[in-house]
Amino acid sequence: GILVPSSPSSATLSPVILTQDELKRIAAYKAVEYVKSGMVLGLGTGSTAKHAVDRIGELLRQGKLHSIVGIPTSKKTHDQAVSLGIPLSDLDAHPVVDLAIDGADEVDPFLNLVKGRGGSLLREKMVESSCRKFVVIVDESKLVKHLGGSGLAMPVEIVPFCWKFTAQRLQNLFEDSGCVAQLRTSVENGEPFVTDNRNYIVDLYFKKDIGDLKAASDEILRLAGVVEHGMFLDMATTVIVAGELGVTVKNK
Ligand code: ABF
Repeated sequence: GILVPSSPSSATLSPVILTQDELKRIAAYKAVEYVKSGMVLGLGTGSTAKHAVDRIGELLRQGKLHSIVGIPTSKKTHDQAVSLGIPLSDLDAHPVVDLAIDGADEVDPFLNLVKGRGGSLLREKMVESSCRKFVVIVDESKLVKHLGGSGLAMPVEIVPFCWKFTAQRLQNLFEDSGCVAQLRTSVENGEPFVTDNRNYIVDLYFKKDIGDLKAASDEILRLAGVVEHGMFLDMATTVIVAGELGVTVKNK
């Protein structure tokens, strides 16, 4: 584990097992070191990004940051930022974002990502494909060899109109990879999960490697009814990984 003083007054170091949430916070605080006064900032969504937004709010309050403007990637982050007094704007007013900080569900060795298990992939992709620097923050559990190979969901945002038809077409696209397409439902009432943009999400589960990611991305986007998918290819400029042995910064 990471060595920390066992008590504030103690000079001896003892190993401490950090919780996953503490690792997320460590990665988030490290990313906020890239934030400078005057920047237009993309504010991510999820339990890791939440720590970064909290930290930005704290630095503003302490007067250590000023003149920043945040562009939230979800209604939830919007509300969090408002509660922290972070000045907000949007891509209409600020089409170029200096720096975006956000979490991810999977990170491969080339810094390609799966995002969207939290349901905010469309706004995240709009903001994060418009930024100069995109810093991704994760704990080490998110590192994978191949995207979609962990048996976890690869989310696709689709329009609600004839969603079964679109889900079936998505599943057919990846028949060879043993793909199963499942409409995401809300745990509270079993109704379809509705995104901030009033769309649905279909989660794709693969039994086998999906192969060429760029080809998969193009094929998904070519389907009418698809709005966006959760593969973020060649977008991250930096990935900060917090693990039990410390923090690693991977640059593109
Ligand atoms: C967002 O939050 C999403 O794109 C991703 O699905 C999720 C990661 O959440 P967490 O940080 O809570 O694991 O970034």
